[in-house]
Amino acid sequence: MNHALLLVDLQNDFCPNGALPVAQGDVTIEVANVAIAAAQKAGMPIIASQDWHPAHHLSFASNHPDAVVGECGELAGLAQIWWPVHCVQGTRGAEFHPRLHHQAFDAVIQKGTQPDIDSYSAFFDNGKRATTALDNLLRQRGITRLTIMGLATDYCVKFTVLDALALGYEVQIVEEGCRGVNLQPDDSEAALVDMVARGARRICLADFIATSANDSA
Ligand code: VGL
Ligand code: ZN
Repeated sequence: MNHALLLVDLQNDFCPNGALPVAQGDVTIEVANVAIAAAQKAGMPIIASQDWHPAHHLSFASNHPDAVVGECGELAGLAQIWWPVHCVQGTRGAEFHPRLHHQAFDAVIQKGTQPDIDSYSAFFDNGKRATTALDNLLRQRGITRLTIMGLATDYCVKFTVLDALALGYEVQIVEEGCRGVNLQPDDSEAALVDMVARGARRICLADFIATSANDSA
């Protein structure tokens, strides 16, 4: 099996009532559960990323004297959007959504653990200074194709997909399994257009179910 399912940041804080809520973020959970079932049936590895910040993470507006949530500043020499406190290690907000079938995960990749740099991608921090375990784990398992979905389309899904493409993976995105922050109303659509321009394919859940069934044949 050279194909894995990668679920990005399906955590309470990105769902309605969470600290950094994404509109309809919770709608992705049922989509992910159907994809998980199809992946299990096909014998496909299921990997999840988890935004996992220390309380003093410097992407949080509240950890700076003058930073305003949603505005842009600078962190680690990079442009940084200031976020509300979210996905703090060990809190309920950082847990996977309670309806998500997380027992099925073969591996969880935690990111954003270094306080002085943000990490949208599940592969690298935003400065590409440190890597997570993800690329090695996929290579060790001989995985060359990724189906990716999750939260948020315009941040962690986008950067994970772009890095996966740059690393040479074949990538498909399950569109209804993604929702975005949309600081600007069309950010998510623009992110999808970017991902496709770099070589990703937009698919729907039914396509994934069909292709995963072929993979196991
Ligand atoms: C995310 C903003 C800050 C995401 C994580 O998962 O898309 N966005 N931290
Ligand atoms: Zn974060």
